[in-house]
Amino acid sequence: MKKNYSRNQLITGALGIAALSSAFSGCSRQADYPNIVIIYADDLGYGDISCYGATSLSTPNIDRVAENGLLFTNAHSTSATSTPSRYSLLTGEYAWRREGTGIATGDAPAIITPGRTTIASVLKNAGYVTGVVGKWHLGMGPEGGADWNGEITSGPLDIGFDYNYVMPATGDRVPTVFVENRRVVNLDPEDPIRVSFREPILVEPTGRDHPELLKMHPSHGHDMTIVNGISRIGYMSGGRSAWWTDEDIADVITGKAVDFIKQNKDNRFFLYFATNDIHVPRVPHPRFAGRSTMGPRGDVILELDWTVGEIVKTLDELNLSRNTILIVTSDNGPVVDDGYRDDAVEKLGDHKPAGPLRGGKYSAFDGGTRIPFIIYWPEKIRPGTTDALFSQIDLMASFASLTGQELSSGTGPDSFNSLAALTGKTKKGREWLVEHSLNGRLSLIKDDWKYIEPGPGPKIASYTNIELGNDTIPQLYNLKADIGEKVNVAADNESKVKELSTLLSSIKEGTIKSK
Ligand code: NG6
Ligand code: CA
Repeated sequence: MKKNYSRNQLITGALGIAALSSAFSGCSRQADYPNIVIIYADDLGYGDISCYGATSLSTPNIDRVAENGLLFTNAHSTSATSTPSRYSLLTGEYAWRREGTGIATGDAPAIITPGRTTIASVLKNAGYVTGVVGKWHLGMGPEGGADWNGEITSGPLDIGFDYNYVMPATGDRVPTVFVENRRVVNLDPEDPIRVSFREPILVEPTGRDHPELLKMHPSHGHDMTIVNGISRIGYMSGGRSAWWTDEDIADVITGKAVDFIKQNKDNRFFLYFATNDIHVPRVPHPRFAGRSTMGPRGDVILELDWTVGEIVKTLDELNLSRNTILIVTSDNGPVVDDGYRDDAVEKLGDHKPAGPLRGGKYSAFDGGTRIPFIIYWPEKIRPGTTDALFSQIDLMASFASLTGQELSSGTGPDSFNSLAALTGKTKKGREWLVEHSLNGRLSLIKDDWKYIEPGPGPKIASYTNIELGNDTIPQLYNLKADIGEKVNVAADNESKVKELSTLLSSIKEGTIKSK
């Protein structure tokens, strides 16, 4: 098939080749670059898997990756919710620098502008085939939203991915369909999709009006259009043949991720595989239902573990494991009741989703953003544990460096080349990093200290029962002595508070680049 390349694509392609040949002039080292697979779990907490200390369940596949890889005890997503963490991961820019990067609705237009340099375009430039499978949650389509019934422009394909098979937003938001490249999968043109987050489309029953139709009930919100017996956020009609079945999501997207790897076994590839597990609604496949003692929340952790096992198995079978970087991590911290009555609270038992950390998803405390992070690359990374301070935002600059490229000025402005820490060559990580909570509160971690800026806001999120970390006074914690952020020592360390608040202001203003 003849491809039509735009002028820009041709220029980018030419630059990519120039970058490669200048990095490795005279020898064909291209083949040495590893494949890269990021498994980006959703809402998986620091204490949710056995290699991070969970004892109420066992995650043997993830544990095996950890045993043979490098486990980070001090790695962070940039934000305590999904959209901003994903934005930062892909663009190398803190989401709080940009308006409109909060939790996206299902009809949000593309949040990352077409043509923008991303981790995917950087790797594409280095000769990788790039794919994204699973949860997108970064908006799609131009201003006004995507054309779900036609060609979906302004999507992953426009920011560096060669292939996408994605859920547009989240499991609990409409539209409940998969998008493959530019089209909704299995859409019947006779039954067009309509989506609205503003006004009701009352073609399909809602959870609010028809609770008798529900197999899983909301505890909060989530009472709009019913799909597969579960009411969602947002309204949708039509597109019935395209609706997903929650029980099958893990199988479908794991299958697509495996296919992508198989199809590209002879290429160098980058796969960003963002799982639906363990986000709400937690609806495991029947083979995982009831397998944990913790109800659906535990069951979907086991399903996630299975997913990781399938990816590892595929890499092994294709003989690709040795030279593939596999990362397993999460977009934000854990939540128990996130809006559905799914027994998560009742069956939690002794399990501590955030381990020793305070707070969870949404929170300015470390439970919001300190996440599991395991990297496995048998050829280059020695197994072990590291307490290096690391941020997911650094993957962009680190992978640019890995592939012999320099980010142009203004690209990935908050991404720092942390390749040495990432590959375990040093245990010295970043000097500082910024965390971002639901209501915009920023925290700064530097050395052993964590400073949370003062400001208004509720202390506890009502229904999730999570401590948000808001306070009208400055907070300072010594994370080494007090990982659970129990004792605010700001009053006794005024000069430290001053130092960190000044540094945070400079970072906000952009006068200090990442270090
Ligand atoms: C909240 C939802 C929650 C979840 C979250 C986004 C309600 C009551 N709560 O508004 O269920 O969808 O948004 O989660 O609607 S995230 O992991 O994608 O950021
Ligand atoms: Ca999330």
